[in-house]
Amino acid sequence: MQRRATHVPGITTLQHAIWSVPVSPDAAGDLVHTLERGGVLFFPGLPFAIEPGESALFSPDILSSAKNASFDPSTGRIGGTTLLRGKGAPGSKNAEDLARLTGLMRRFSDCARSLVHGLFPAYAGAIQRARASFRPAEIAGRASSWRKDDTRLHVDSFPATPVQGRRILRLFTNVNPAGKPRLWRVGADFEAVAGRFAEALSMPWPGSALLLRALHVTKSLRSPYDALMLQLHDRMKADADFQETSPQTRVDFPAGSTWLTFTDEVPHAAMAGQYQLEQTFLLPLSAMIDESRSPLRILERLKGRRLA
Ligand SMILES: O=C(O)CCC(=O)C(=O)O
Ligand SMILES: [Fe+2]
Repeated sequence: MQRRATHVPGITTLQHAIWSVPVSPDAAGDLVHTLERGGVLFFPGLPFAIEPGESALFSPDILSSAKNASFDPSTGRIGGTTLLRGKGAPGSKNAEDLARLTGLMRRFSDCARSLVHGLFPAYAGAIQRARASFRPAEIAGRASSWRKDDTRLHVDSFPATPVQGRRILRLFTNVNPAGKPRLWRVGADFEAVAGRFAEALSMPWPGSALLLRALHVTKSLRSPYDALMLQLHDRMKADADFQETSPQTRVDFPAGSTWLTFTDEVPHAAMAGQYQLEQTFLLPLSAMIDESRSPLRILERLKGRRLA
């Protein structure tokens, strides 16, 4: 596999054109090192093939929620789409399109898994495949609350599904049929960002994790780590000075390209673009080559206590 650095700091470009190539042990060692240092691995020539018949799915009208349709690879279940309406009527247009969307998402999710397993053999056996999503809405100009506004730089943290310290690795493919790029801003250095906001992050009160789970706000216990990461996500988005003046680079991800990064660590914002597929993976800390670089360990050092 060829490898070369681009001019964009933090972005490593890889000329990898298929989803299922195992890499040599040397190259794999480099890749995992780059990833764990907060790099973005960018595959400009790794498209996801859309099949004839699937183009009907390429419309924001299929969304029942604001942002994306979701797919759970462990159950095969789809969510967030209007196609679920009337699915009980076999042979209906919705039932057919739902089957098409399920097929597309399953294919993509399997491709993503195969790439991640090939690139990171060190994580094999430990990395968990979580949900995938399809994002057919245009981002630029989309209305949302500041907290949900992904055009603001942030690190990812999930309010309803705590990770308890596990890493969030996400893979994205721009599937825009008209060739439009997805425009991101990528920020720098988690340690510096966390340091900037650390003092303002407060420990959750005892008992809050049990209460949130009892109220079904969370699906499992929200660890102090999850509570602090949610606050960090919000503080970053709410701080206009941070948004404007913190170190950041604009990156255009062309249609037909794929990229992946630890989104719990790498500040990012999606500014414009339409039609994207995304697959989330969760990685237990013990599978990292160097877990001292994880957001959990960095926050623990900054706060002087265990958080998960
Ligand atoms: O849709 C994108 O390109 C990324 C949005 C984002 O930041 C997120 O889903 O966490
Ligand atoms: Fe994000």
